[in-house]
Amino acid sequence: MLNVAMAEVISRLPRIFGARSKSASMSDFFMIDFIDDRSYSFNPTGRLEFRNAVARRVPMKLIGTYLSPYARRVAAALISRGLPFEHEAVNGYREFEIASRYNPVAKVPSLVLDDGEILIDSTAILDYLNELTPSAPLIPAGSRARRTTLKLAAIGYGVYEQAANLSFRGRDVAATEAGRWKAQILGGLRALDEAARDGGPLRATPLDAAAITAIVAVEYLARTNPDLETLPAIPALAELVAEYRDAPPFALTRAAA
Ligand SMILES: N[C@@H](CCC(=O)N[C@@H](CS)C(=O)NCC(=O)O)C(=O)O
Repeated sequence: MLNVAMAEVISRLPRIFGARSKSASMSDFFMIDFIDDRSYSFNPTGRLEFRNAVARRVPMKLIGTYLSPYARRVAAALISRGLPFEHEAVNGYREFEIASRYNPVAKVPSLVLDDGEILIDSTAILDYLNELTPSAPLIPAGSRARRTTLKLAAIGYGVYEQAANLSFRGRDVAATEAGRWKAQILGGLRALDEAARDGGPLRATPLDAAAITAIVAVEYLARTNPDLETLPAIPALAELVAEYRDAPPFALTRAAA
């Protein structure tokens, strides 16, 4: 329960810890865990004193089950760049009420930042994470490289969309519609496969946003549309996926079958 005294303590936290601007790094914001409600007091000079209280850093919180490729690619990016985060595995389709607490259109992922700001949409979130990791960018800074990464990431994103359509609605639509989705998936995978050949942009290390998106796309497709055997058509991409199968960004975010 937040009583009045506690609210006052919280209102003073910026002064206690020295609040910095929003662009400050993650370690600039802290949460105080109060062990009991007598754990703080103000001394005669107005300075706050803590007893039985622990200050800890609040990591970012990712909202969204890893069944969602959009949420999973964000989680994989966070892990790949060593950014600590908490995870709330909300299912955007089944948990409308919870998802809508973070995103007015009730989709996952959302990312709650350490100062309480909430980001939505995996593309926008990846863009923000890219700002946090200038020495290992998720989206390269150079204009041409940046365009390539964004294009390949958009292709991977398109594969997510049509894989989801095919798996959720493939049996309910006309065969021509389902056939179009399959062709879009295959077209996207072929383009990614070309980019995954030796020396191709998806081979850059550390993996960028496009490569992370592509690996998640292949695994998502295999899980949601197991009948669609695409791997023989995309040998370079299949090799990239196999190479990173046990790497933490993917091993730690793989949803149970
Ligand atoms: N553009 C969004 C798409 C997110 C999205 O479609 N998420 C799905 C889960 S895979 C969702 O929450 N859907 C709930 C709904 O559409 O009702 C992003 O990139 O984050």
